[in-house]
Amino acid sequence: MYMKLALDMAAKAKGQTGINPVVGCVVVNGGRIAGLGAHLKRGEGHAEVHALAMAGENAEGSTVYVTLEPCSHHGRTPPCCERIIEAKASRVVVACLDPNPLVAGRGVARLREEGIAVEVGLLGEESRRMNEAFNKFITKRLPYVTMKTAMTLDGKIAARTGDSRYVSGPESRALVHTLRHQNMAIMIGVQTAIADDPELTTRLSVPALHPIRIVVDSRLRLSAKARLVKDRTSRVIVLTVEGADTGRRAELEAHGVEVLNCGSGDRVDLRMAMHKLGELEIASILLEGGGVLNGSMLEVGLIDKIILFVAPKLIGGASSPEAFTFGGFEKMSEAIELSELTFERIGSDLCLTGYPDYKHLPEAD
Ligand code: AOF
Ligand code: ZN
Repeated sequence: MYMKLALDMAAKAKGQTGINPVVGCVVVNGGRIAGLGAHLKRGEGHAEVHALAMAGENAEGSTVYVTLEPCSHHGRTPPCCERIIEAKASRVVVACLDPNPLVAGRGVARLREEGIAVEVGLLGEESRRMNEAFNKFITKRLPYVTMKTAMTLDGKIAARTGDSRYVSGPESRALVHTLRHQNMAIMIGVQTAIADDPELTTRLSVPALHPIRIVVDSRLRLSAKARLVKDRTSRVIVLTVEGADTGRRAELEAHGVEVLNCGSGDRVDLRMAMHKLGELEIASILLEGGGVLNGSMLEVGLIDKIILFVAPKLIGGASSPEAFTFGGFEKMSEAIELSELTFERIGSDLCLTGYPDYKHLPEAD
């Protein structure tokens, strides 16, 4: 019950902690909740610090429930372990260890050294899942990519004419804005930017955060008049190649767009792009296609998670844009399979979520 409460608080902060994990903490003493807190913003207090401050003197002899191993290192804030020791808590229940190489078990060891009873693993899977982006970024310095698309039952994302308004229903479309709030950046291909002229901002009925907008554009075809360029809500990053037109580059830069070179070939080197975005501390990306970019990202094993909104419609058309456009494999046994598939009904659509398994691809990361 207490760990669940800590997880619920952490879940609500998803999207607002930048490259930091979401963490919740509940301090319980004598059968009462004495303090609770969550990590809300990078650079500000960790969950334990807020919860212990609320508990005050009641932290002495308490049990601290925390969704992530208390940190043992000096980051932008001091170590939570020392704070827990100073507060004289007698027991700490941790959902999962912190994969940050600076912590990774040291937090638990430090608490035990001081005679504090520590248990690890309660609702650990729930906590890990909540921080899947953090878990990847902190160990690999690469963004966690969640691909989302809305498609018909026959796998199409638009009609033969290109008309795509709308594939999925209003409930699914609202959920997409929650996903935008929860990711640090959103990425599309230039073809989609030209066809749909989207703004790529977060539009929810409550105040929310807007993702950085990333456009993959090898030939710099993005217009400076595009709505996402004109709209200054958040940064715009264009990924291109070294040989791209210098005049086009200068024009986009004059409009506040950051242009990044990703390779010397004809097309953006997507692996290099992920490394560069990681260096810019972009820990999570929502990939919103279209089909060509989705296919290219999938082919090289760069998609970590797939969320498909499947609308109960059939649109047909051999040339209608599809959710994933790529060369494809020769045998069904080579197919990329999704593991841990879950499904949910959203309005009249079906929402499928899974994790692509790239075991047949050569050295995917
Ligand atoms: C905790 N409780 O609530 C969080 C933790 O720069 P800092 O000081 O904010 O440290 C960031 C690191 O601390 C982060 O990478 C992760 O390892 C851990 N986050 N730890 O005990 C919290 N947010
Ligand atoms: Zn901490």
